[in-house]
Amino acid sequence: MVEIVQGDITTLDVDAIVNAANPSLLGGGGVDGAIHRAAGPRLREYNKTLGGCPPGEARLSPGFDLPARHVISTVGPVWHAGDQGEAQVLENAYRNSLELALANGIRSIAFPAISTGVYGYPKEQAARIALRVMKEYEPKFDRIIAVLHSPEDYERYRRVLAEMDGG
Ligand code: AR6
Repeated sequence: MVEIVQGDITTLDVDAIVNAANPSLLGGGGVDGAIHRAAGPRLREYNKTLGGCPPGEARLSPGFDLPARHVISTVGPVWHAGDQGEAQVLENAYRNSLELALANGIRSIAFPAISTGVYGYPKEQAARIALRVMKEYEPKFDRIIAVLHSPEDYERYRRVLAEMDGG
């Protein structure tokens, strides 16, 4: 089962937390800022060696000061009008994060709601894509967790997942 929890992704003791990063991988606001603060400055130093990340791709770093063992940084699409391939890029961000996790023996992974903050992706549409891909990969992991920061986002994910499960 895909788990849905409300809270701060930086507190989770899992093999990997996913960061909604920007293509520099060197930090920013939102969940990216929270993860860099909690991981400590070594994450930024490490990420300088990665040479960035295009939208839809994913990169692996150690978790440093986080309880999580790894950070998987991915870059979601900036929402324009939905006619510039945003949905495919968002799906790729989830899919490539999960594939990178599998390739590195990661068994438990937590995702924020990629692109739904600063990047402006409509939340309901993003939730459908996120949960569809997570459900597809769920048999390959011990835990896949969607972490929502606000109660409203948490309730939205619960409802969308229930609808997808036919409830
Ligand atoms: N734990 C879980 N979710 C969180 C946390 C947290 N600690 N903090 C915020 N969120 P955003 P984006 C939620 O803006 O839209 C950065 O500057 C937040 O409520 O962090 O992909 C990057 O460097 C929202 O639902 O990411 C990029 O430039 C979700 O995380 C840009 O923002 C994503 O919001 C990426 O924008």
